[in-house]
Amino acid sequence: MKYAFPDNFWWGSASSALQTEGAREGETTWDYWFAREPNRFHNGVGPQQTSTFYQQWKTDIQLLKQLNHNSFRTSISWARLIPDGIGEVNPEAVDFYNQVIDELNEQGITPFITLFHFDMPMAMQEIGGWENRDVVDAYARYAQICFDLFGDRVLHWFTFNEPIVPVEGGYLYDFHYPNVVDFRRAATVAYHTVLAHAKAVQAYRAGHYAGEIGIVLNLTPSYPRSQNPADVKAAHVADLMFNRSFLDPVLRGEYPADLVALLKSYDQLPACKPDDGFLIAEGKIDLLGINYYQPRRVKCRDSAVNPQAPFMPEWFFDSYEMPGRKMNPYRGWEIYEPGIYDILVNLRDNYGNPRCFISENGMGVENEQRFIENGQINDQYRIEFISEHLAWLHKGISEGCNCLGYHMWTFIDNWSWCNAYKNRYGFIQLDLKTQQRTIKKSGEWFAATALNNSFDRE
Ligand code: BGP
Repeated sequence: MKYAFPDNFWWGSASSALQTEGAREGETTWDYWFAREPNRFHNGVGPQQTSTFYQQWKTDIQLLKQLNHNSFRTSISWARLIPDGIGEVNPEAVDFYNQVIDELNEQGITPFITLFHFDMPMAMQEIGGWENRDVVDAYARYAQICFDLFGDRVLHWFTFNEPIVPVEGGYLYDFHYPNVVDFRRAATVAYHTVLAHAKAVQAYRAGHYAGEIGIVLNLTPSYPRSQNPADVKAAHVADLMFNRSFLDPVLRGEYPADLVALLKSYDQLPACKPDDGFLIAEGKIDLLGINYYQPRRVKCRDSAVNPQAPFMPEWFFDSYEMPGRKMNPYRGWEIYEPGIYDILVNLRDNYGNPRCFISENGMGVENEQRFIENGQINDQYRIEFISEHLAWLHKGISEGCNCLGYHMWTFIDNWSWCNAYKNRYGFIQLDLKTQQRTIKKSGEWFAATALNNSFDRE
């Protein structure tokens, strides 16, 4: 069967500043944490070891072109642009991002730019990070500076990438700095992130810039083990906490009432100011980026909560290991392709069918060298992964979902938060020592699919 996509469908991939660019003047929480706890990072490889996009951007943009990308998302590094987060703008960073943006446009690749992709300037973390409202203001200033500098040539902006992840990693489950386990602080961080997002949207609207503004959320559809009311309720709470805590404010301009009521009953609500509600209402977006990697399967808890234990989302559900689920064993994530369709249908039916696109989807695999044939990684598994997801995406579009494109994570194998180079995701293989880049089979497959705006499959 032939799967054809709408005209002007966005074909591309995503990356981020910290994961690709290499060293910079302004320190981030990642540099700081790595210097103190290198053991937290796979093989002790830190964020300085990258595919050196800061030097090789021109070559890399040629490669993007070779892969027939018509669009590409990366982020601006707040710490590169404004090393202390709030003070002087670094003119070298301005030159760098100008060159990248101009070259992308010249090559016919539409730049999609994220403002915050997990890379908090250390100077901002030192004053409390997202727990401090001054950091919200510093971020709003940073966003305004970016719009003023680049807004004439960047027409697709994203305030945050996966804002729930720094909440989970930094304040609940200890996989990002500052390694806190405290729900109330996590809720404050999430809340202030939504305020920061809304301030950026407000500034963008006030400046009448030429393009559109959105956010990138990792949506994990929550599936209950069974239709038993207790399982269904468990899935509902997981959905409220991990999806709707950001999805509702950015699409509906307000939080779900039952999420607020739940947190209130456990005294976990962040401190609010009287005008916050108006601000949040102004944070409604033009375009939603959806990162989809895995579903979330849950069941009701079998045991009572220890009332002395720290309050956690898991007070309301347990994760459920569905028998026979298909796994990506390297990352430990379930692969469930229909999830992409379920997300789109939910957006269509419950959120007014917003303009959206798949901003990340991907498969990290360990030791891909074992698949080299004639000098090239033959990653047939990745081609299967993409085509199966695209088939479900296609079904969603044919049923009226407003999905405008598909970006893969990622372009060139890159540094991944704590996993460093353990799992490789790229269309292009990176030799970290020589910096040599070699297109994988999946890169060729994607280039053909993008060129034809379609692919064939049995
Ligand atoms: C997303 C992030 C990316 C990227 C990707 C792969 O959550 O937006 O930055 O890292 O996941 O995940 P990981 O690198 O953790 O394997």
